[in-house]
Amino acid sequence: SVRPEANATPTAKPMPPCPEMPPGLVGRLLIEFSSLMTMERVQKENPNVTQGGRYTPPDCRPKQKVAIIIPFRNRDHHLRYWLHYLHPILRRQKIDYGIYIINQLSEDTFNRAKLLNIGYVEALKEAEYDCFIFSDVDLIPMDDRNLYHCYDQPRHFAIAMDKFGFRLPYAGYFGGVSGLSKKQFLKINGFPNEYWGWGGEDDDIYNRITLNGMKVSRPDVRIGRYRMIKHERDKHNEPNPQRFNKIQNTKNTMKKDGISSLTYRVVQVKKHPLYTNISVEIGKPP
Ligand code: UDH
Ligand code: NGS
Repeated sequence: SVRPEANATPTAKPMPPCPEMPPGLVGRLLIEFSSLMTMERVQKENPNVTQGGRYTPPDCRPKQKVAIIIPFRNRDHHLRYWLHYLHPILRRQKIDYGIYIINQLSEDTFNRAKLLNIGYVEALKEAEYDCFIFSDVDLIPMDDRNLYHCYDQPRHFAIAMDKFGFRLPYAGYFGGVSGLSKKQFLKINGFPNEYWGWGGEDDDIYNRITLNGMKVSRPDVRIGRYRMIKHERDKHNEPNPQRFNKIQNTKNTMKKDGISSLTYRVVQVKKHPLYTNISVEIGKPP
């Protein structure tokens, strides 16, 4: 016989909350960049990722919704490796996530932190994210116990990179891969928009965090290990000679320069099978 509620709106399956340390994690990983990587291969490896690079664990309820933001220009080769390694790791970690590539159009000077601010705003137009992880495209975690979600304090993930001998290069280093909750991000007025070219923007973000009474949280040094894909310096991302002065002034600049002053133009949003590509015009240095 037909139960009376058979035609009613299906109620959500009673699912357990996702575990703090998912049992399917494998720990230390072998990461290499010599095998041939095509997007077709990476797509075949990740059939459960949905259009635009979204994924939700099928068997548990995640506490957070995580947007992963990647500043980008002309690094397709790195992106294929990043997607190849990260999608399976994030799946094992039981993360509810979306991948956003923020692609700087035009040949003008690169601006990493401004692209990250744009990623924050654009990701929130797509879903109610409560955690934002900002990752360089060339950094791959070597241990899946380095969980890509947000913490009580702003998180620095990439603390032990191969190029630094698997140690923190200096106590205030906040580069490479970091993560802030929405609340933490807004508390520091987001990231600076005025660092054009290479260097210093991550130090400015570190200053914003400490000046606002927060402290950086980090994984164990044995777990926060990363491999960086080796590359030459990109064109139009020369070291910024103003960076040393600018990081002395964070206390004064952070109130006006940040998410509150962000301007840009979205030219295209394109959903690929494994990521969302947002191409933007961000202007150039004054
Ligand atoms: N990025 C791009 N395209 C660019 C510049 C930067 O996508 O043209 C992004 C990318 O996500 C990259 C991140 O910004 O991982 C950080 O930039 P970076 O990789 O240039 O910074 P990094 O400190 O390298 O890793 C600086 C140049 C090192 C030269 C070493 C020569 N042996
Ligand atoms: C510092 C830079 C940071 C940079 C870090 C690591 O000196 O932006 O080196 O650089 N700060 C300034 O220049 C003020 S790395 O060795 O990865 O090229 O992230």
